[in-house]
Amino acid sequence: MSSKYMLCSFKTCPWVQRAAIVLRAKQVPYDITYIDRDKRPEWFLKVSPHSKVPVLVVDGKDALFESNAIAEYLDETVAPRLHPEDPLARARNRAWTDFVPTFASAVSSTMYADSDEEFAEKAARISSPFGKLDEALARRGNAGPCFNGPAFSLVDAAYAPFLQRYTFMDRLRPLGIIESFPHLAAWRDALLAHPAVKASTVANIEAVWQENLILRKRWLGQFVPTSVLGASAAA
Ligand SMILES: N[C@@H](CCC(=O)N[C@@H](CS)C(=O)NCC(=O)O)C(=O)O
Repeated sequence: MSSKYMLCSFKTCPWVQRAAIVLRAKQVPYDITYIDRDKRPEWFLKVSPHSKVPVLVVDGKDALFESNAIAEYLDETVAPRLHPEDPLARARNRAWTDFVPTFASAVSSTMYADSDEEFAEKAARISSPFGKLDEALARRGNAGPCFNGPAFSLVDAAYAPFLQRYTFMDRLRPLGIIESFPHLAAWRDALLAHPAVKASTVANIEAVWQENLILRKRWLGQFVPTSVLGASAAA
């Protein structure tokens, strides 16, 4: 008998999106519950030791936290396996997945900069993690379009939300960074076009993400067209 899954999220969380991508790639139905960042419910605080999303509730009784643990649990329990079968390849995939927080932090700290100067300073730090990934992709020994070749894997699910956030930011305030990294750019294009990634968020995610910049009073929010206000309510 298949389990029932409920993902607990804030509206634009990339870490929740990572878990949602895994569920979509496995074609597993799930419910999503959005909680208020400023008024986190008691039941959530009891099961999320760091008060963070995602939380995955399995069959209404077991709660898991941390997106990597959730992704690995789903991969161990629900077919098809997304990690590569070969142990060496799997270890390399896990090693690159361990780099996601560094990669994500370079993108997110730029996104949430408070001034023009901070934005430029943080953006200048993106090239280092982008360059490392580009080199890994160049040396991976396959032609893509995913990290391991044609098959979509957990490592793809882990990076896709942050490559998408970079892309949203780049459209708002062109950064001109990814253009120097052709392997990463091609991987980004393939991931953002993948059905599991496209189905992992609300349909108007870019507008909701933009509105969030305004609501959170971020410097980048000044470049968002006012027409997006209300996007979150419509999502
Ligand atoms: N390492 C965690 C990171 C999760 C995370 O940072 N989630 C953010 C939302 S996108 C969060 O809940 N932050 C706590 C807060 O905003 O107070 C994971 O991979 O699940």
